[in-house]
Amino acid sequence: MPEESIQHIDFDELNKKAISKPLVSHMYTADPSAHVFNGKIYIYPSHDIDAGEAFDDLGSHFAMEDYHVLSMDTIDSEAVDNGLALHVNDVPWAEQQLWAPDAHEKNGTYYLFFPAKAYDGIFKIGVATSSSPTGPFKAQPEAIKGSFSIDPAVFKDDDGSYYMYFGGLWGGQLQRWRTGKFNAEQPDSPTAFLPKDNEPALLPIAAKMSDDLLEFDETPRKLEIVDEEGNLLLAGDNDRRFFEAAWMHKYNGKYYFSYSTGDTHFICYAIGDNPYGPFTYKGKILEPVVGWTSHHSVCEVDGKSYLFYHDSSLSKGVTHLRSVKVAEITYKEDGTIVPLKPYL
Ligand code: FUB
Repeated sequence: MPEESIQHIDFDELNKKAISKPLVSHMYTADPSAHVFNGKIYIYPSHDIDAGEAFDDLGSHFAMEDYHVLSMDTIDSEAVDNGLALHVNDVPWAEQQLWAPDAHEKNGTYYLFFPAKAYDGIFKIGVATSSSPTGPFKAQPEAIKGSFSIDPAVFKDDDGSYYMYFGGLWGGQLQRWRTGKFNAEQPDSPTAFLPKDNEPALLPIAAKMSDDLLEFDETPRKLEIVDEEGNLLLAGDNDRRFFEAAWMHKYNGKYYFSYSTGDTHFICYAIGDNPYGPFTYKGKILEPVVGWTSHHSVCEVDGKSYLFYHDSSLSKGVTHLRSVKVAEITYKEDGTIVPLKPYL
């Protein structure tokens, strides 16, 4: 929901109409990446704070410093905050802005994947490991070689391969990587270096992970998102083109790539036949929530599918103070997802 329309909202009324409540209310959490490990639900969110930074379209006010992992015994139980899992001060290469993370498990080790701005002002993606799904996590000394931009999501395929999906426009800097190298030219504006409206939209990025999950096993590649005619979505197709918040899940043998459209505030998805696509745009999963950003994950728990998402209703519309929520999603027979309205 765009910022300018929030000031007219009666939040008491809105919260009565919300399809779900914040999973925790003692702190602000966002960008939830949910997984089931050993039968228990773990949620890896951003930990929102008000660091006093001025609002801008590069997201400087999203000045998060650490991560806490939430866990739930069942989908209906109380979410537990497991305390500090990783702080930016303990990440040698990172200076600031711990944005949307994800996690995965391999051979009893848990891997936290996270974006942060390095000391040169460029977003990179790092890894930290732990013997526990809730941490504390120990960061690798360097970011992943060849990583850039934001919002890593790591997907394990049925053959045991792991892939990272990432990328984000504006403050996420993806538009500065169009040539494969970081473009450090001025102006430092969120919309400089974007394609024109009638050109193909910027594409999300994927890379297969190395066996130890600490590096990429290949040069990151672009994922094509096309319309029903097989044409790449255009940069001016703001209601459908990729902006940030990549997620991958599988349903009935198909690969569902979902993402946020950013400035139009939808969570959308596109379906493909393999982890690299191409992916054909299929529709929306979530209508706009309160707050500028929308970010999600899809996780199967006990045979049902759930959308973990966030909104800014608890903070009465403060866009960088968000709360993680969960709601069930359903599929139609043709494999399309029934879109959710966050407020009835
Ligand atoms: O939480 C900071 C940023 O906001 C995330 O990285 C984006 O996906 C958006 O949710």
